[in-house]
Order: sequence, then C-alpha cells, then structure tokens
Amino acid sequence: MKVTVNKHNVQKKIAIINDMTGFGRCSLTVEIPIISKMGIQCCPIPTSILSNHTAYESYFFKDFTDYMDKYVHEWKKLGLEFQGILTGYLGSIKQFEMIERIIHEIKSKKSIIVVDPVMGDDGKLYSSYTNEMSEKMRELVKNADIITPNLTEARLLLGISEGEKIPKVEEMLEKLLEMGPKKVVITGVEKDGYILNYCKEAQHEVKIVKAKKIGESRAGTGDVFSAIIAADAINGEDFYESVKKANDFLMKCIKRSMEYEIPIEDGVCFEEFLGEI
Ligand code: PXL
Repeated sequence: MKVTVNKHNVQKKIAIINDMTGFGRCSLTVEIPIISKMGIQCCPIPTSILSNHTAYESYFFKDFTDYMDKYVHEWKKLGLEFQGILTGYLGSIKQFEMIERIIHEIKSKKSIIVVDPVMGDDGKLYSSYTNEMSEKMRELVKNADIITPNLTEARLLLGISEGEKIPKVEEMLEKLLEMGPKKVVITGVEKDGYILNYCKEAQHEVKIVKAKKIGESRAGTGDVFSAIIAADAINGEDFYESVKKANDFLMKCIKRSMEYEIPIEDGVCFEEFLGEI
C-alpha cells in the first residue's frame, strides 16, 4: 500500500497562541525568533494585536478571538501536525474557552502542551486581568504538560488570595502537579538577593536553579523563559537543564539591557544573544 506523506509536516512545528505586540518585546515577537533559532518552525495563532503591551500607560488593543476559528480551520485543511503548542497572555475572557477548544482541535498524541499562565507579577494582576480570568486559567492548565508560572501566578492558580499566608514553594509545586501538568517550574522566587526557579517533574525531587538578582523585573522575561522551555521540550532536552539554559540566557540579556539603560517596560535586548542559544 502506498503511504502518502504530508510534506507540510516534515519539520518539527509549534503552534504559538499569543498576542502580537508591536513594541515592548513580549509574546510572539520574542517567542518566534527564540524558538526558530532552536530549530522549530513557529506557527503563530494571534489572540490580539497591541501597539505596545499593557504595562505602558496607554495602548491600542484589537481582539482577534472572533477570527481564530476560521484561521485554524484553514490549518486543518492543510493537515498540519504540531509537536508542541505554547500559550501565553490572553486578552479576554472569551478567549479562554476558544483556546481550550483550539488546543483540542490541533493537538495530536505527540503534542507537548506548554501553558505559561500569564496573569501578573510582583504580587499584582496585570491591568487587563480579572479574577474571573484566573479561574479560567485554572481550567486551562489542566490541559498542559508543562506550566511556567511565576510566584504570583502560582498563587493565583492555587486560589490563594492576597494577604493569605503563602505555602512553601515545594508544597505549591506539588499542588500544581495535582492539577494535571507533568512538569512545573515556578520562576522568579526572590530570596536573600537571589532569584530562584523551582522545578518539579511528577515523581521527581524538587530542583532549584539559582542566580544573583540583578535589576528590577522586566517585561517579557516570562515569554523568553517559556519559549526556551517549550522548544527544549520538543527537542527532547532535560527539563532541569532547560530551566538552567533559560535562566542563564535571561541573566545575560538583563545585564546587557541594564548596561544600555533600556527602560524596564521595553523588556530585554535578547537579539544580541540569540546566536548563543
Ligand atoms: O509578557 C506578558 C505580556 C504579554 N502580552 C501583553 C502583556 C503582557 C504583560 O503585561 O501586556 C499584551
């Protein structure tokens, strides 16, 4: 019997569900170059278009939710297969259900699903996020193989309200794994002048990647991080090594951004280091 090969699927591909932000180095504009450099073809599904991200005082925002079904329908006609799916910032409550549906439509048994549960940082929700959205995010992470929350997002996923005592990070990792993902990294935990990234795979011990804290937290660093984690997972790299790689890369980018005195909203100047990933 003649087996026909779909030549669209020769190369490894990732569907990236995230916003297209023109300025401020976040979401698709950082994920596409990084993941491409790591040898994986990037296929973006834009969730919204922004002039600049929401940490700036004002921005233009256009929701793409109503067009996403038609967009993905064309991909189905092409018979595309994805080794990975990565999701990030979501701009409206309607998008959560849409994205969950799209994940189920485009995933195969082999797809690794990475959910970066973008919601906030430094104890606060991003300006466009609501409590209702964090409830929806809890549903979305159940579909994930890997999640990459920062400490604020981990707290929100676990329904720990502001002011409530935060459990030990090790306990949070365990509880997040119980929600469904097989691998979790809680990023950016500050302790005694260091930034710690706590990683845990189901049935494995907790491992920590540690680096001296430099400067203030910058926009888009979570997107750089999750891009490297997703690409490495598709490439079959070890999770802990991948967290180390993402952390080292970010440290270099942050250092250089500080030398250039780049405003923190403008993210990290990763372009100069792309060749080193
Ligand atoms: O990097 C997170 C992010 C992504 N996309 C948009 C954002 C933010 C964080 O503020 O506003 C549009």
